[in-house]
Amino acid sequence: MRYSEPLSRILIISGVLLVLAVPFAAQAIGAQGVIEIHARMAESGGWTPSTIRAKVGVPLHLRMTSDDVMHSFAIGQSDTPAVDVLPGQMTDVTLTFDKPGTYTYYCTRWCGPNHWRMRGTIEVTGGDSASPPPGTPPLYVTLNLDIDAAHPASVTPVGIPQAQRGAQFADLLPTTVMSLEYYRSHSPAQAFEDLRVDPSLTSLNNSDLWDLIAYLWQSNSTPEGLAEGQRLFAQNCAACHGESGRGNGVFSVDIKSLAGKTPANFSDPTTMLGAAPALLQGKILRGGMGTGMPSWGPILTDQQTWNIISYLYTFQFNENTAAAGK
Ligand code: HEC
Ligand SMILES: [Cu+2]
Repeated sequence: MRYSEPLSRILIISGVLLVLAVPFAAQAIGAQGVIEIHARMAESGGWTPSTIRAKVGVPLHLRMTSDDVMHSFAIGQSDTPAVDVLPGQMTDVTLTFDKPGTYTYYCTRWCGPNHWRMRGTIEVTGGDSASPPPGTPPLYVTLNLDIDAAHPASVTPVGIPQAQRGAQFADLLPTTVMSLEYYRSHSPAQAFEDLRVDPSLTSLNNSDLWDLIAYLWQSNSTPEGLAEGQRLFAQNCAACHGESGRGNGVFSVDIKSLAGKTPANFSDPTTMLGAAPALLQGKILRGGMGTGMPSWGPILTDQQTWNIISYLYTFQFNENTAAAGK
């Protein structure tokens, strides 16, 4: 037994209640009603079973083990921590859902280039509402963006724009660009074009203006949001896109041979500064359709997606992040 005392934690986040218990504690539950789940690398079948049914408010007992390497079990669109699934060991997890819907569970350990295909669904029915209320469509849909079109920036800076330096010009910013809507629907290059012709900013040279745009982008994020974005990027994206965002993660070569496309390079100003947050949102939610870019819609919450997007821009605008790996 790995734990000397029973470990039990309760987390209630976005409708999922996750109780972790050590194997002997699970004996109290009894073998009855426990669903055994086997994890294998995607090439060998992924999760078995890959569809599970549950009822709102009724605890769902899962007993998990791996048939090959170490995997990890997590539920999408929730902040619940992942649970390791080890070969030769049983891990018990009890989930209670308080809302109906289709939940995606997935592996968070990078077991191979097809790792992200290790996904399954939990269909949760019952509860008060017959069907979950329809959500609002994501911004990229509302804006009717063609997320497959090339989006080169019409203009790029000479060096790395510096938000800290840009802060000194903050008072000059016209209020029209200071809303979350503006930020999410415009690329930094579009913001540059808009601000370059603004009469209140004629005193700034191009380099000053880029610093101001870096500041504007930073002011639409928070340190906590950026920290979460960084954590989620390291967990879900870096294996392909690279820690430094340069498209050179450990699986980038495999992805190229599997899907014919290399992961995007977020340190490239031409593509990144030509992309609005809403466009990046579309790519992330929907995925690359046939390229190796996974669809993250079922996995990430809305806020997590925006936080990752804020973090992606730091490969352009933050001296430390942008310089990493250069
Ligand atoms: C399995 C490899 C893989 C993983 C994991 C992955 N990506 Fe990608 N990503 C790609 C590939 C390949 C492309 C290029 C596809 C294309 O251009 O259609 C891409 C493209 C993108 C783009 C489009 C960039 C642009 O300028 O159009 C964004 C944004 C992106 N990825 C974000 C993410 C984020 C955020 C994550 C993690 C939550 C992630 N990716 C995880 C492989 C991956
Ligand atoms: Cu895995």
